Amino acid sequence: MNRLNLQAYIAGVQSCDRRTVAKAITLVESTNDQDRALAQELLGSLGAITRHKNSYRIGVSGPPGVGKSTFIESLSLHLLSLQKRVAILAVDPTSKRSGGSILGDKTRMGRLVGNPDIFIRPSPTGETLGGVTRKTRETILILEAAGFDTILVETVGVGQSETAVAGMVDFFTLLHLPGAGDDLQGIKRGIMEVADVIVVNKADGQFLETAKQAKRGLTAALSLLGAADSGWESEILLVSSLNNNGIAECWDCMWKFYRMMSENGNLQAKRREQNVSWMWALVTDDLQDRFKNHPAVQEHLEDLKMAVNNETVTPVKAAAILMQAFTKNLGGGNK
Ligand SMILES: Nc1nc2c(ncn2[C@@H]2O[C@H](COP(=O)(O)OP(=O)(O)O)[C@@H](O)[C@H]2O)c(=O)[nH]1
Ligand SMILES: [Mg+2]
Repeated sequence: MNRLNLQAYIAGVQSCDRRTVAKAITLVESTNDQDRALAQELLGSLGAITRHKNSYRIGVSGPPGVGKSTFIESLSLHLLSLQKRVAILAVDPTSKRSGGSILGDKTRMGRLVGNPDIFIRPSPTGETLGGVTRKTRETILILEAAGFDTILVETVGVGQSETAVAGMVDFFTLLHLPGAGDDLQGIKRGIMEVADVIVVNKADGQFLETAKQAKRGLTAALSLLGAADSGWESEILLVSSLNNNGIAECWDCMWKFYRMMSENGNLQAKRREQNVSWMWALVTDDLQDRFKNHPAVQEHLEDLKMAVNNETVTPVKAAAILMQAFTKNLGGGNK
């Protein structure tokens, strides 16, 4: 890749030169060892980890077609009217196509394209969830260093991506389709628990009545969960992203959360906790890579997998053999 020098990255990001910001993100997305080293230097120099306390990181999740991109577009237009500077990212580990699914959204988010106070970045492609989320955190830090104060992270509500995103944002928005009152359409309980707001989207036209029913059903379900430890009580809102109805109210709710959690210190505490989890995630990923690539482990791995499969070796025994092979050779052989 066409790499700049550190000073050029720093200057370009700090002055929010869009081309350099994009290049800096490409740098943090790279898996090349030299790029990784430079990316770490860049993040360190930007003071990115510690300095950007005034940003607001918001996750937007929900099933495909619920209206996440439309919601983000409407919300962003509202934020622009409040003089916010907005960055939009996508986390979509399922997207293998070039440019990721948000590229289609880039045209959908047509009213935002070209605005200097908006930055849209598609999901890195062909990545595992771990890879995407690691890069997303670092991308957020670059964008905050470039002066974007509101970061919107769109993620498809499939697999584990939504919990991963919930772990890297201040506020988590769950979008819900209007549906029958007490049918929660298989919303996972765990996701309801991390949602700071549930937006029943498409509350317009023929969907309005069912949207109201959905709200009643969700309210009942939510009341069983009670308030979170932080003291925040999740809200349920009716929104039409298409008609911009309820968008301002939704932002008011998000802003109320931000003020409350900043004032009582819970926002800072949450970010500190997220940083510790982030550290562990990095260590776990790295260890797993090293383990799997270790020659002594590789030597035994296929045979042991087969043996466990044939039930000739117990999983416990197989794991012990692998761990022993790994630790015995830790001094040498390791890359
Ligand atoms: N009626 C109605 N349609 C909507 C609304 N929001 C999104 N849509 C439509 O739902 C479809 C999927 O929207 P999109 O934002 O791409 O969903 P995503 O897959 O969750 O990002 C599009 O055809 C949108 O025009 C809404 O508030 N009301
Ligand atoms: Mg979308």
